[in-house]
Amino acid sequence: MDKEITIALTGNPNSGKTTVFNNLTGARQHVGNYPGVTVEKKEGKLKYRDQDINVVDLPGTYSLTAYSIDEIVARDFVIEGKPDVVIDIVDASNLERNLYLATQFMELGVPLVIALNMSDVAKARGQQINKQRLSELLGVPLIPTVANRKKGMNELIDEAVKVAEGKGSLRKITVSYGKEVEEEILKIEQILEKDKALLEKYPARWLSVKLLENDNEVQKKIKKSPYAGEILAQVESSISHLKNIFGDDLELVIADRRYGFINGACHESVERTAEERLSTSDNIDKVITNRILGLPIFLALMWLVFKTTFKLSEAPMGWIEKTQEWLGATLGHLFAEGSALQSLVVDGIIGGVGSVLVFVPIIFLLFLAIAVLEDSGYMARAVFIMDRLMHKIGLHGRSFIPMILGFGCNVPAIMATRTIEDRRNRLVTILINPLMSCGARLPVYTLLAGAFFNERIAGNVIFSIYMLGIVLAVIVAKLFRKFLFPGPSAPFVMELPPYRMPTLKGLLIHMWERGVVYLKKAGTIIFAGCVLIWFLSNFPYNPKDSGYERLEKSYAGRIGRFIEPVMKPLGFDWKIGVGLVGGFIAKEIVVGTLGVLYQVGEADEESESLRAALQNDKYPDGRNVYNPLVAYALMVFVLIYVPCVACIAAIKRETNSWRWPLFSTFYLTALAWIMALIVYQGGRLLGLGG
Ligand code: BGO
Repeated sequence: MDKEITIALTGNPNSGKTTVFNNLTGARQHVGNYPGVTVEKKEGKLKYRDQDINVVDLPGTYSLTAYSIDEIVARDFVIEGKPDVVIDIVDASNLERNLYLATQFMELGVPLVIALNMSDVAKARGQQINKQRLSELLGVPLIPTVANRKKGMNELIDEAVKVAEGKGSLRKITVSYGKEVEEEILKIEQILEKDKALLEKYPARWLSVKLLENDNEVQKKIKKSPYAGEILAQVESSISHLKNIFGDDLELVIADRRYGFINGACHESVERTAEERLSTSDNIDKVITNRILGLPIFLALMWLVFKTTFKLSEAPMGWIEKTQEWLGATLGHLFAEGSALQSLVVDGIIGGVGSVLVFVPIIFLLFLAIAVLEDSGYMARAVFIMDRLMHKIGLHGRSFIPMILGFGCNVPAIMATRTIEDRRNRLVTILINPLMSCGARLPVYTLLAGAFFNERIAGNVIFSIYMLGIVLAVIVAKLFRKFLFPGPSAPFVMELPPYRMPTLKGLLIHMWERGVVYLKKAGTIIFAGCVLIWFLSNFPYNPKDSGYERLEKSYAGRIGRFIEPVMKPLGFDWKIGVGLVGGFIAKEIVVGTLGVLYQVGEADEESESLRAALQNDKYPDGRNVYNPLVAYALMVFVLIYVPCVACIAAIKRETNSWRWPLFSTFYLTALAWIMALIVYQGGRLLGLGG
């Protein structure tokens, strides 16, 4: 005969736990005390299909914090008594509140079965629970029961025995506490790993969360560890770091996350058919996540975000440009006129890095706006609203935030894919992200649209490029999901935390964290890239050459000529080729390189002289190099071709392999070439472009 199985029964008070206990064990019960405390311990026996089972009725609790002796007893029994399985009796008519306890058992990593008790009451109240969906989202088997009518008891025991014997097949899922808290959990876990004896008893993640929650009992246990000093020092620094971001109520933030997780899971699996009392958050959600209104509200908000971001950043962008000009002029005087050194400092370094810095206001403001949406709880709803649409392309709602961030800068956007747990979804999201047209590509569009399209339609032309990026991302995602990463994606909960008023400090920290990635890119890769491009376009150096002659003979010029045959079918001449080579370092550099090529000195996207130079550039046979069709094909090419170096580095870091950065470089460049070819040759066939 098999060894006796111990089942621990747990649940909120009044969930029907005693009724289940009595149903299972009948008269075979005895009452004792938990060791050392006056809390009653009820145990009972039963035999189920030749299997001896011992059922322990834990004290009814709402949570597993260390606030009451009942809670401590319950959790100590689960951790130290090591039952083979825990059955959590949940009042289905009060699901969200009751599942709070379940999330904590999930975190403890104990084998768990949930009894959806009071299913009759839930049904009478008009709630329809999609048990299979909820079970998938929580990663825990769910058995509906009506304990006072002894319904579902056999199924419950059946499932519990299965799980106790290790035959349960569901995934291990834990609540995600958000980026900042997760980072601190990881730091504490890394130190806890050193104490192997401790981790044999307690899961590292659970200990870390409890320590962040300031749990006295867990602190006492840690004090006995030989690594206590190191662990507690890290906990202290983590708590102070997190309080700095979230304010004093860190425990509330953690609890909010658990409720957010539950709220999200219930939103996807419970349908309410009757009138119910709703909390404020629920009331707001009724409008915001409404099937019909949700999407228009979301689109209107996004429009507002982009409009205000671009409007507000105009003035600071101007200041940065003025400072850059002033710096170039002032420092330029320190060097001999026309010398290589002067050119390096003024054109290479100040011009190149300045062209990146000018986007700092727009990118920081965009990230600030996104932080407001995230911290207030709206972004979680946006994920929900977009989820249905994202599923159509084989992705999940969570892929959506990285895509929005991509319009600022693809580097922090690719880093933001870390919240996507499903590996295949995450890879696809990373691979399509460069198709979201980042801020750096805008000046190229502005220059070309301004030069070759009249003012009335220039804005629409640029908008069409952004839309093309989105449409291509959708198609590519669908294809990748189908052919490269087939198979359904694992379901998981989209948290719906309650709405909150964001704190200024939290907003600034979140904006800074993403923005600083862009600043680092300007300071390192782009700085080096500008010097490299300057070198390639000025050497071999001959002071007697004019700027144009020098560039033509330079290494960059030779590269441009070398790739000209490939570029010709797209309508591009060798100078455009040189500009595109520069854009590989960073797309911002394309305009600057064209400025050098056309010898207009300080060039930016608003530069009239550069626009005129492009309009008047002719082939030896007198044909114009540019026309609206070439300009549009070039915009399409710039939108799609190789992600910049910083973006490639981010893909390498996030996928931990060279395979994906190489793959995206190749596929994007090939796609860019094909799309530009279609635009240019198609346009010519239609008689466009003159
Ligand atoms: C009384 N459905 C319904 N409708 N009721 C249930 C179910 C169910 O699935 N399961 C349990 N109950 P406990 P805790 C009662 O006692 O097991 C009822 O605290 C009454 N008593 O019958 O005690 C159950 O151990 C007089 O109801 O919960 C019990 O977790 C009138 O839920 C109550 C009506 O169950 C609590 C009910 C004198």
